[in-house]
Amino acid sequence: WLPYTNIKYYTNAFIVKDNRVLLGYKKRGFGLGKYNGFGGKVEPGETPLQAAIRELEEEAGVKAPLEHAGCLFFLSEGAEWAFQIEIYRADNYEGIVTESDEMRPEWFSLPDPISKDGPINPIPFSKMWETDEIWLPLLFEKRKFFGRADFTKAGDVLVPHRWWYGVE
Ligand code: 6OG
Repeated sequence: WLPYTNIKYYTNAFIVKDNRVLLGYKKRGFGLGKYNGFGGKVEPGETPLQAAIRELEEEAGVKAPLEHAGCLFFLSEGAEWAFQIEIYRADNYEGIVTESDEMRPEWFSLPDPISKDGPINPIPFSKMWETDEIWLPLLFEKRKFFGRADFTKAGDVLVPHRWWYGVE
């Protein structure tokens, strides 16, 4: 599975506002039934930032001044391609959050270190991609991160082997 011959570039964008984060419930295609940020493939001729802004608008109906937050790199056993996902965040947005054919947007509370009871609508990590729990906290803290995960095939389940770091 090494070396890979191709990289497919994707984007993923999160709006973090008033101690909440906007996630989308994926209604179709890759990642069906999971919650994630908004994003998709970088098209030919686009920069990742342009793609991230376009995908956020297509999937959630809003425009946001996205800032680069980090980068994820995934390799999969037996695959000739690797995935590179550029991750973005914004503190603000314009427009009205709107459900699309692909995503049903929903706000979730950020982890609250002060409250004993925990937040009212906590981030549904069990219904997200396995590695999100590692780097989403870094995104909230505005610490840049880079993560790599190598997926091996175990039956139909993909098992991540991962090492990550946050950059100050
Ligand atoms: P479409 O094919 O629907 O775009 N994506 C991942 N996101 C996270 N958080 N973890 C992963 O780990 C992911 N793999 C793919 C990138 C697919 C969307 O799914 C994201 C895109 O935003 C495996 O256009």
